[in-house]
Amino acid sequence: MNTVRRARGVALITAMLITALTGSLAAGLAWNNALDVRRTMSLLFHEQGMQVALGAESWIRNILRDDSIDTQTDHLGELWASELPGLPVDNDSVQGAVTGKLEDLQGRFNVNNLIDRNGDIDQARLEQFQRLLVILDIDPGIAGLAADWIDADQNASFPDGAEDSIYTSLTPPYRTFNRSLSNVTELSALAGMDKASFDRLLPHITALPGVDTALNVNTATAAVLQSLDANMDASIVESLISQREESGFDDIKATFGTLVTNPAIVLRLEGSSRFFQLKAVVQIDTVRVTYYSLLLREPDGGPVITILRSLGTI
Ligand SMILES: [Ca+2]
Ligand SMILES: [Ca+2]
Repeated sequence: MNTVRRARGVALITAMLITALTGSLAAGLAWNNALDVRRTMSLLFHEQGMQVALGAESWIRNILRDDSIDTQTDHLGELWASELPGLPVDNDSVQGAVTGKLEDLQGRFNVNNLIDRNGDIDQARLEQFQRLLVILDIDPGIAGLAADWIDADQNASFPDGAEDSIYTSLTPPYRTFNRSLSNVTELSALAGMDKASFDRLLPHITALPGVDTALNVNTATAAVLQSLDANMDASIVESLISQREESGFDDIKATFGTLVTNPAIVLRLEGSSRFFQLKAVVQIDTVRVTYYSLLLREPDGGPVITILRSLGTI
């Protein structure tokens, strides 16, 4: 009798174990399946976001090309300079939105201009960069460090310079780039550059390809305008910004010839631009794509070419 009861007990426990095991296996399979579906959806949404961003870029390139046919100058009152309002992305399978903003990079200080056509440090631009740093409450010694970072040699400038001998002694060690920058964020690696200073500086600087690019005073930031000469102050800049508000400066050489004492700086002030940066943010379901592209516009209705694309950060 006892043997029969024991056998029944074992059978019951075995049945319960099998039920628990089957239940846990089924739950595991369902969980993995849900994760796989979510992962696939995220990849799909990301790819759709990329396609929308590329579409926005293509549209912006057309606007820029049309602008160069219609006008010879570029200023902040033009169509390209207005922020793209949030546009819905809506079809049967995809819901989301896209926003965008185009910035004229020639309204910023091009750090690659610190080095002239001969590969030497351009003194006028170096002093301008020092002034820009002071205006933004950043150590002006960063200008000399930036010039050494970009120039080809290993001779540290005096008094503010640093080459490999400084950077290789840091932990972790690294080396100077010693060539033109393709991405301005590289300057965050300079000795003594902290994040707060770099965040303040970033909206006013760029790293453009080619040598000796001009500054577009119609779109230049207030700090960059003030950096043009030691005698510029905030009230002069305010008056300049109100002068250009409607349609840019009427006569750049006349306006700045009296305000800027260094003729080498005046010579490279212009009212039009070739380099622009698009930032497009696409939200598809729970996936967000932040897309940057550097655009080069050839003059007089020529093509607008994408020369650099990046995701998440410039
Ligand atoms: Ca224009
Ligand atoms: Ca160097």
